[in-house]
Amino acid sequence: MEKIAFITGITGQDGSYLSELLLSKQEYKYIFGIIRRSSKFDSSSRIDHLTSNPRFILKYGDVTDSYSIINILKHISTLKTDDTVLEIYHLAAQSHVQISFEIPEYTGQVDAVGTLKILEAVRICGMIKNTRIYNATTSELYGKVVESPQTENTPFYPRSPYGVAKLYSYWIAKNYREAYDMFVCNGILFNHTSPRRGENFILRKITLGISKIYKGTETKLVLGNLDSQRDLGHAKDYVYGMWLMLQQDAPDDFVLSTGKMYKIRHLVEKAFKHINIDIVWEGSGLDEVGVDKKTGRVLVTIDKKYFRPAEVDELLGDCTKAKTILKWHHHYEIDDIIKEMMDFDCKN
Ligand code: NAP
Ligand code: G4F
Repeated sequence: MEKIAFITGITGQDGSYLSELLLSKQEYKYIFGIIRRSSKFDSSSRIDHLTSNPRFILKYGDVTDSYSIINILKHISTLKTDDTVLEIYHLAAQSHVQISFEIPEYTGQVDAVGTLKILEAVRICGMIKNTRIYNATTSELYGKVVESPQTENTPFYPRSPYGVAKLYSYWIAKNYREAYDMFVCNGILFNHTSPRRGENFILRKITLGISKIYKGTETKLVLGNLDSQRDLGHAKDYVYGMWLMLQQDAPDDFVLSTGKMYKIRHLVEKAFKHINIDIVWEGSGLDEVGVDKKTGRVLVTIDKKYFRPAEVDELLGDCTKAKTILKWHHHYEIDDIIKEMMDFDCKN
């Protein structure tokens, strides 16, 4: 069966791994993606190695600009037959939770209304038939969790402008599924990371910071809340789950998670072990420090600027539904992920 894919957020962590996955499958005639204009050319560094492939096509676009989406869909419609399946992976987002408190309106326009624009563009272009849409929602929907672990049936309680915007995105996708019989799946994905993770998300900040301490270019790591807990997987496992959702006979919503959660302080300890440093914690609150057990050198300090106005204390997923229906399971454990990221950051 011939397929065409269209990825929003193609320059991001998940977009890059998903592009590699789809290019490895010959049934995808083309993989389209939108990139945003940037004042520097390096904003596409995660996918630069793919751009020489003639099946990989990038266009300028923005999910806040309906015309750019409609134009791409119109272009795609000229390349497909009635039987070609179009898979849209809607990954574009202002994806940083803390930053969403600083740019709440913009976050709403991209993460909430952006999803509506994708769904409406498909509808008004008359492309509902044979189009399947993956919508990137998040475990941040659970926010101040009302039960643990969280499943597809756990009530939502978002704790940030990002979480609230994704709540709209989740419901508008479900509404279009019910109202217009669209094939739309919400992926409720727990944190996933990799060496391609943005540098201001926690585990990448930790591995990059430690690699700089190792190389002697930085002296310490400055962090926020060490006691929140996250269920962390590898992005490669998670993009495979996105793909599986669109290969089912009927659209549905799925949690993807590892079922294990770790405190941020334990991630710090695990990552430092890769450069043979044992961290011990001294003091409390904003005065807490992480000290090299052997030398007594202070390597981790706390700054209140990294604390959020409202925190999500813990997230732990139960992905039994994805295991049963999609036959999805994660391959990477936390120690594999930290090793890959530490090796990558220490080398580069
Ligand atoms: P990411 O690395 O931050 O990538 C975000 C992508 O969205 C980038 O390609 C970015 O483009 C693009 N983008 C942002 N605003 C846009 C706009 N207005 N128009 C078009 N593109 C725009 O995020 P990720 O980790 O790959 O996550 C992918 C999706 O999954 C996001 O929707 C995120 O919210 C969601 N999610 C992520 C996780 C996770 O742990 N990684 C978990 C649950 C859900 P630029 O490169 O130009 O900035
Ligand atoms: O790495 P984070 O910024 O990720 P967060 O907030 O969990 O969000 C990520 O996962 C979501 C899925 O659950 C995605 F939807 C979302 O797009 C994003 O990918 O922070 C993780 C935890 C937080 O509790 C934060 O308070 O780490 C804590 N933290 C402590 N110090 C820090 C820092 N987070 C960051 N970014 N930087 C710090 O210095």
